[in-house]
Amino acid sequence: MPDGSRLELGTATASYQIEGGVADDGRGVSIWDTFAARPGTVRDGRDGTVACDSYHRYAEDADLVAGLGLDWYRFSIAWPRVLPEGSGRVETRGLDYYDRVVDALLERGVKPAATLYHWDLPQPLEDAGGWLARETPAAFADYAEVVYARLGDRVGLWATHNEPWCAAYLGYAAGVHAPGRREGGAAHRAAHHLMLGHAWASERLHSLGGSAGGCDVGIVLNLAPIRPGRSEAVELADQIDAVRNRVWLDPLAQGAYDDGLLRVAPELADPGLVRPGDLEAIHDSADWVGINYYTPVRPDVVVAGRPPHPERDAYPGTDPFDLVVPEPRTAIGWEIDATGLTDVLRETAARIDRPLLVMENGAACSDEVIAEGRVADDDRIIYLRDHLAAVDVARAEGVDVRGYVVWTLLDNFEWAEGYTKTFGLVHIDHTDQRRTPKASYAWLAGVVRERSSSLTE
Ligand code: PNW
Repeated sequence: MPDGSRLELGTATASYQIEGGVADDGRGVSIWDTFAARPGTVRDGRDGTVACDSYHRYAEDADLVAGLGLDWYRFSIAWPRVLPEGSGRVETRGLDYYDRVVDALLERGVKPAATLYHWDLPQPLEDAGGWLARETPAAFADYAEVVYARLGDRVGLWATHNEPWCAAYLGYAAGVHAPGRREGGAAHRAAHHLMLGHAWASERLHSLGGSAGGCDVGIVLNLAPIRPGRSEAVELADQIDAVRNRVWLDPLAQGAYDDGLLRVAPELADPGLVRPGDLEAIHDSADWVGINYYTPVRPDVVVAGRPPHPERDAYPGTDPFDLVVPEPRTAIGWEIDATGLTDVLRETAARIDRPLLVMENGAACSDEVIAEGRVADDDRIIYLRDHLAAVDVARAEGVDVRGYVVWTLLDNFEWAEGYTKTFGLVHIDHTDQRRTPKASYAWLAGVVRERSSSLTE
């Protein structure tokens, strides 16, 4: 883990978004293969079959990371590459790939940070109940052990889950992510099992490596500041805060789900779901907390005539509300507000006493003009500059934030948006997979140089 003496910098990707090679070397099917194949789920009807072809071009990608001079590269491991059926038989060729990725990074002086679950659940586990089944967190801990046994000698920073809110609430309540179900109560159940999987995997990794062995295990959450537009929406904001933030942080920090959350999510009081020992296992199971921040959440009381926002479904148990999205916005329609990043860091530090790492922050931009191999993305530069400054503000206030990771290295498969929204520092021509660093890439490399030279002066 970064020691906090300076802010360490990195960039991130996720397996299904960049790898392609979905049929290579015995990889099993994931829920995103299945979901994306269903008509109407992905905006442009495309999927991750080829993506950025990083399964074959990882060395070139490692060169690009090294060219930025960054401390860290955060990548994720595809569970179905390692265990094609989700449990049982190990596919060593899948592990070999991540072995090559890790070595490519280390050879170039970049520290690898691995995420075990960035949403590609093996389909056979989904068929057996997915995150609604208690067998899934148990299988997750076994999978974590297999990966750690292979990479643990070289990877010191481990994230169990990426954004379990998306996996649970976009996957099971809003139905806009895999597995595409629309049952609010199921989302709360999935949330508990995701946390249990985190806890059991964390326990397993610690027992194998221990922090003495340089094994730091955390979880990456897309926490958000909740900003009610009017005083009538304050109570509503508290309900939303429960589903978005407290459902993850409270069991980690206190080993309990609070009363306000239980009113919104009565499922979490079901003794058949939350069994003796579960909350104790989750309590204190993260060495650090990762925060992915893009935009604040602005709920307002429903105003007659305003169309409901689809993301509303992702907050089951709350009163009906509208999500207001003021200008300015990025190309994906998310409000730009860098002060929200300082706020969420400050608020999270008040809720949990752990080092914080910003594990994703970035912007989808539409102004990417390509001329003579140049991609101008000035809006992205401004976005990143302002958010990096917002992290510096939090650090100056004494918040223990140790890292800042840009989402993302490459233009990639942006989930339900397909390839229509691009967050990359590097442009990809999806006809020939040519990689072209954008203006933001050169800008970030400059920031890294400046920050390290100001330390040696
Ligand atoms: C996160 N939403 O996804 C993920 O961790 C990344 O894989 C992704 O590319 C990035 O943010 C940008 O979207 C999200 O609809 C996807 O609220 C959708 C939502 C939130 C996060």
